[in-house]
Amino acid sequence: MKLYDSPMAPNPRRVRIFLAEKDIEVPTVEVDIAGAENRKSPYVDRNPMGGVPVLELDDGTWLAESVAICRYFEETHPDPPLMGEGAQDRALVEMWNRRMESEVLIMIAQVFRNSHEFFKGRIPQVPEYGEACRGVATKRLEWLDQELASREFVAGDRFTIADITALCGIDFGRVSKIRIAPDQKHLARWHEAVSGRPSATA
Ligand SMILES: N[C@@H](CCC(=O)N[C@@H](CS)C(=O)NCC(=O)O)C(=O)O
Repeated sequence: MKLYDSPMAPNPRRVRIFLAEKDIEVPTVEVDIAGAENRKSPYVDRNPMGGVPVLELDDGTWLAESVAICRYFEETHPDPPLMGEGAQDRALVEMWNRRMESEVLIMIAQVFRNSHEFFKGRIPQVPEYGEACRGVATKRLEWLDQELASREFVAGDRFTIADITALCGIDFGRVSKIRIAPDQKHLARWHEAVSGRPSATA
């Protein structure tokens, strides 16, 4: 088994934190995103979407999509549970994880993808779209701050994959100057707590 990884990018970090929380060690292969290795053969022959991370299983299967990779490890190493327990809890964790992905991480990533030099010439950039995403991301952090006024973690009273997705998205906001605002005390309290977990450095 191998994890195709990249140290700077938010999606591979989601998987590394998930693995660290479960105390699972998987050998990694660093993919040179800056050199567009993930956009060329042989990488795209196995993962036509070109995204990193990918988990290569022992039978040669390539499993892409961070949440699918996490799902694989949740099934093979159920403790500690990071994707909920029982029908209702699993559905709630999925609801919050999807929200953290589509409303926070992807919005923040789209600011970077549409405005940063790094992606110039690699993808068709639409800076106005990036700025619209910045506006959405800013609003979503305000919303998340209010949600965290009444509970410890994103999906309830214990750490889950939804916290990992939110942490990786918010930390990636630094490169685009998207930050937790000084008055967002609940979000800051949560961020300090999840950043202090040993897994956050994975
Ligand atoms: N939906 C995919 C997204 C994967 C993705 O976009 N990864 C980024 C790194 S965070 C990437 O490969 N960026 C380089 C590129 O798009 O060329 C997932 O959840 O894993």
